[in-house]
Amino acid sequence: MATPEKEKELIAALQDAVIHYKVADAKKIAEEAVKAGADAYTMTMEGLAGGMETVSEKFDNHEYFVPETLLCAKALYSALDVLKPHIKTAEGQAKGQVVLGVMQGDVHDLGKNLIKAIFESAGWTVHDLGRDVPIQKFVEEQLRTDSDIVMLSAMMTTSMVGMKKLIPMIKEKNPKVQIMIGGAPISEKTVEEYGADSTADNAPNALREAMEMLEQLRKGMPTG
Ligand code: B12
Repeated sequence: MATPEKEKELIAALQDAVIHYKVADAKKIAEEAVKAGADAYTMTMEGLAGGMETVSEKFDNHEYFVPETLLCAKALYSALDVLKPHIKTAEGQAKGQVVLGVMQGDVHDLGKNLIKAIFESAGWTVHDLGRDVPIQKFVEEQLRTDSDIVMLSAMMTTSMVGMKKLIPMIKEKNPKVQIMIGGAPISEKTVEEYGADSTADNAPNALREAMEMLEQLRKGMPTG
């Protein structure tokens, strides 16, 4: 077990490695964190996702452009690869199946991949369709896998609109399926407008929400 001081130090080092796109360092710090017995979940959410928050600000302020941001993503992934097998969340709770993917036209998959890591570590089966996914694929994958929940991610206002067409297509084939949508441009208003069932602003909240949905589904009760 790492001391709280050590965890704080490792979180700051991971954030720094992501923000300053130190790809090799990010991996090394993640390995050090695992060796020190630091909590991999905290390292991922506070260190990696926390660092990415600063990157987002830099991108939004035109301090960083696409090349720097891509390197930051590379640093995040190199550390996530090391931490992922050590993430432990919500053991013993309900575990379901989800179809997960990023909407057509959108290549932003960092958020989607964090969701995948958190859900898999909680014992869920994730059918990951990747990014830039044609809408028909979501419908087909839900039917093929009989998944409880479909999770749609969009980071751009131009890609989120595809959800409006897709959600009724999924519900028509299987009205019981729950649909969760998320990503920067998504709000509660979007959920209502598009006929989805819920949203969440980050991966841990998405898992909490999915567990509640699953519980309701298994009780045979309507959610939302
Ligand atoms: C990283 C990034 C990139 C990287 C993506 C790398 C990758 N592999 O993902 C690169 C450099 C490739 C990129 C490219 C582009 N980008 Co960009 N990018 C970003 C940036 C800076 C950060 C996004 C991010 O990764 N955040 C960190 C992750 C961890 O957070 P997250 O994605 O929000 O995910 C969390 C939650 O949202 C939630 N969540 C996410 N999905 C889901 C799904 C469900 C179901 C649920 C419940 C929750 C949930 O949980 C996640 C984890 O906690 C944002 C800025 C911003 N403010 O968001 C712009 C941003 C999204 N990009 C933008 C743009 C415009 C582009 C480009 C067009 C730029 C260009 N000139 O080429 C291209 C588009 C390419 C394309 N066709 O998709 C705009 C979109 C604007 C808009 N109105 O739509 C933004 C908002 C920047 C801006 N302010 O202009 N980008």
